Amino acid sequence: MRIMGLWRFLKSLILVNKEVPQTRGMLYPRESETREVRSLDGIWNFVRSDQANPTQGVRDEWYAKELSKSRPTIPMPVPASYNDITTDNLRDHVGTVWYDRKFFVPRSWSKDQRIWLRFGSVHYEAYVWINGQKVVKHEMGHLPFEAEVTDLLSYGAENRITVMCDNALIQTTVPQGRITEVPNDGGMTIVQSYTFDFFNYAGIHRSVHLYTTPRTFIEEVEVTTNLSKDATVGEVFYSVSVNGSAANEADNVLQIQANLYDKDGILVANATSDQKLGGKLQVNPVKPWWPYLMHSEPGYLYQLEIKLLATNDELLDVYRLKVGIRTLSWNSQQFLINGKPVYFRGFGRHEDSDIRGKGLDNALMVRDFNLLKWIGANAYRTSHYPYSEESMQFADEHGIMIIDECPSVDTENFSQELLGKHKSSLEQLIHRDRNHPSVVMWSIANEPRTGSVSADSYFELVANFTRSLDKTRPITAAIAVSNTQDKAGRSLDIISFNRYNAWYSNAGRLDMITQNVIDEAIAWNKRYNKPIIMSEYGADTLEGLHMQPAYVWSEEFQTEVFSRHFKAFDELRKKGWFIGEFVWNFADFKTAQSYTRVGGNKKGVFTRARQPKAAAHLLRKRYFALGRDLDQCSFPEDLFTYIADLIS
Ligand code: GCB
Repeated sequence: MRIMGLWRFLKSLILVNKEVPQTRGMLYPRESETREVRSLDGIWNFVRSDQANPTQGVRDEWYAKELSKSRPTIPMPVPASYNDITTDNLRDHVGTVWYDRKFFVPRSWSKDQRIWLRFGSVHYEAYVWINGQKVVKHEMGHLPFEAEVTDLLSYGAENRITVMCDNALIQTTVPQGRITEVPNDGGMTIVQSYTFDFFNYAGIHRSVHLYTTPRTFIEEVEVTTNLSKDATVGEVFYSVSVNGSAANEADNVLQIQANLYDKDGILVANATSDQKLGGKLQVNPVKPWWPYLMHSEPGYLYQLEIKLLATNDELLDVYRLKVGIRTLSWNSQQFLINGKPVYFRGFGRHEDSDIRGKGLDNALMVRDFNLLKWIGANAYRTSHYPYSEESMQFADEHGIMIIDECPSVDTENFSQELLGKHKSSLEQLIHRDRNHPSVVMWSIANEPRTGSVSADSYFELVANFTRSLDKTRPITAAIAVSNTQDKAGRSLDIISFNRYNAWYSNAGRLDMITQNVIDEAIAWNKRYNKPIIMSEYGADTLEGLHMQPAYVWSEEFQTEVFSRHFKAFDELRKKGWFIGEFVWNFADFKTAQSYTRVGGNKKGVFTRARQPKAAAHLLRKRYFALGRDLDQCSFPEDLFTYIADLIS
């Protein structure tokens, strides 16, 4: 028995590095003279399956006809989480739900082009049919997927799209969860549980598009950039993949014409390349991409126009994307952008709001960026999953640096199957986000149980895999185990740690924050000799609750907790290797029900309705003070409220 046990234990440590399928295509859908884009967003029809019979719809082929012919449907907005839309308990549904809608495809689309169906994201697993024919299956929330549907559509006619979405999280999904059957008052019921601290919202979370491409088209564009030492000359390296029959004809030498335009639409560089379908553009003088408050013109973007030409110069396809020219570098002490050391001042966040849950909402996104800029933040981490493509574009435009996190949160039980999915989530994420100048770091996990022996090789494999896909950005993970137990840090470039002094440990003890934070950061640095970030700290705070002296949950307490951390951060900044502070959280957000959560997690600096708590005003003063001290930014006029004329 003991030998069997040991064998099983050792087997769990031997993780094999298996190939992960490579994502293809998936350029963000954009119109051009060769492409059209149509949105399928709107009100869809919706059915929830019987929890005890989640595969019934597949067996009974609900996709073969309109959903309403199989079950009564209700209206459901897309994009949105479905959980908070109805007045019954759809919120806690576990398992599959179904969506369908009809849409028209114009006759003109039948001519010599290809049609693609693209989902910005569906959480967690999606199965898609067009006119009853299976099109695509995709596993993993928060990431896009697409499929060609050219031969499945009826042109000049009505079509039907059906989607089955499964929100079940188990030990081999990313993130992990558990499904159990437990007794209730009426018999047995299925319960989804998970240890991560945000609500498992589900549904068609981001936009659904149909778009056209020519028969032979630009399938991929990959861009990297460089700057001369004195930052006066910029280089843009581009590489293009082409898909389509013309690409395979031996006598057809395709060419890429690349044109780079500045913000005013003036052509600043161009090049034509053949065979390799890639090349280099030089910009002199260049305007580098800088983070917000690090430069008077942050987030400077050029437009890269990629034209695919046939031998006879015939224009086959055009795709345009925004490009920011910048360099990143790091060592054991610092993280630098364009050669200048960065001090991150930002947030952990969530895609979360009232009613729409995790559904894409442009009004919310713009409000959030306005608040980020108002408060003087220069960065956030996409805790704990990839955020919308639209928000990544917005971050590029506004100079907000992103630590881009994959959906691995609270990972435990490190199995071979999980490793494959975890790597796949990073592969899909990097494929999607590699061209964004705002993305400055990859986070390969949040609070994994890195104290366990198997975490060691697991995270080495995940980190090396991430590096093999992108060498231009450093890798981090937000770690919560103690520095003495951790086994993942050696595989990272930058160490991020989450800690809740005076909250989860020594609750209420404001006098036990500053020294603990200093000591812990020093210990992490000593252990790994790498730059250190405090990636989470904070305290739940009920808006409007005031108590003097400060008491847990009050606005005074959150303000004091922040202030005690600021003191520690300033001590640590003097050491040279402490490179950032991230408050948990930007805004209040919904969680699973628990007696520690009053309507959700209330550690937001802003309420869920995006209004500031008292601590937001303090944080704003700190972030701008850091901006002025480190990056010579100016103060907004309303930063300090007039109190008295102290000179006279
Ligand atoms: C953490 C987690 C985050 C939680 C937070 C909290 O360490 O990373 O997801 O929401 O603590 O407030 O408990």
